[in-house]
Amino acid sequence: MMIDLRSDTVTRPSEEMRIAMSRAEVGDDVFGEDPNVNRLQETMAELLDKEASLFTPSGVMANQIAIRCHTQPGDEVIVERESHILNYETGAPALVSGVQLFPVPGVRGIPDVAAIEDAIRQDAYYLPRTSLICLENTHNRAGGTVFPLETMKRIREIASGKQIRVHLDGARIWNAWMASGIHPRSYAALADSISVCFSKGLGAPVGSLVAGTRSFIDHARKARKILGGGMRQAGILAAAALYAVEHNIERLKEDHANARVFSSAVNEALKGKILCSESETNILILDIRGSGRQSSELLQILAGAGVLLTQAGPAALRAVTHMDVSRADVLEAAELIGKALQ
Ligand code: TLP
Repeated sequence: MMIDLRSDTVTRPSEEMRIAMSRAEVGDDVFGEDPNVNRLQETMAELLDKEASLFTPSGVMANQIAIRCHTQPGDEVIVERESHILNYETGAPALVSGVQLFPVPGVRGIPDVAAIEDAIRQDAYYLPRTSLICLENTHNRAGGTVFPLETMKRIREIASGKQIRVHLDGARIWNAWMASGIHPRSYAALADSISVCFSKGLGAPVGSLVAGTRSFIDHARKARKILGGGMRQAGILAAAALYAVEHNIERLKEDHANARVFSSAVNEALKGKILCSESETNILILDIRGSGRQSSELLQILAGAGVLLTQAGPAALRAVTHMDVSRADVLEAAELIGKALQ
């Protein structure tokens, strides 16, 4: 049996979720007639305190729709250097929206506010127009860090003064909520749009969503169709997402506790060889420089020992806790890692 800590995306729908899916009443969502998709979109607009929202097949699509709707080709979008949009979305902003990304440095995924201010272009005919700033909460590559609300407020103020929009990649906003106690609507209030995922820690098989003003969502619906993301009887998936939101948010605290347990167990077992980060949420970064091995090699050794992790760079691995791994599993994983690298 493998202990799969590659991502919280690997979770499988529970029996109860499958029952909710199998009973879902459906309609054709391209005609706007799927009752569960409509219910999900209304529920989420209310939860995030936005005028409207739109169900999408993936988090990447939700982010890319937002970028497309907030920009014109030739514009520039400010992102933090380690952001998902810059690193893991296959260069989509250039392809889908014809924009270029301007990466700014950050600490633990939180962009330097002064660097954002410096990155905003002056108004000149030979310069690109800065039209959007994208932020990420929690931050994936930084190890599940929660975005401080105060920093977000400052960025929002700077952006508003220059007619620049703000998009929040809130794929794991649920984890941020459970770790900080700050409701997603407080983060959403500081952004023109927010994307959220149901298919990560919340355990739904498929599905994300983007929320914003009604006119933004009208525009987003068209962008989703352009990208081939108009789904038909998507209520089966929306029912899973609704189930996930109703039942699986509070339990994320268990994943966070398991991440802390895993981290100290790994650090205890592998003093110096591997240094596991402390996470506020469910993503851990393992610094493997002390092991004298490359991450690809180490991944293979660990897979052989029964633990699956992912690469987070040439000298770093990533472990993610989620609802399909228990406290006992993470302790066993730490022990197996310890033995494999003795
Ligand atoms: N992240 C995946 C991989 O792409 C790395 C993972 O396993 O963590 N925003 C953030 C912050 C994400 O972490 C992800 C997925 C997405 C967007 C994209 O979501 P999907 O995979 O649904 O397109």
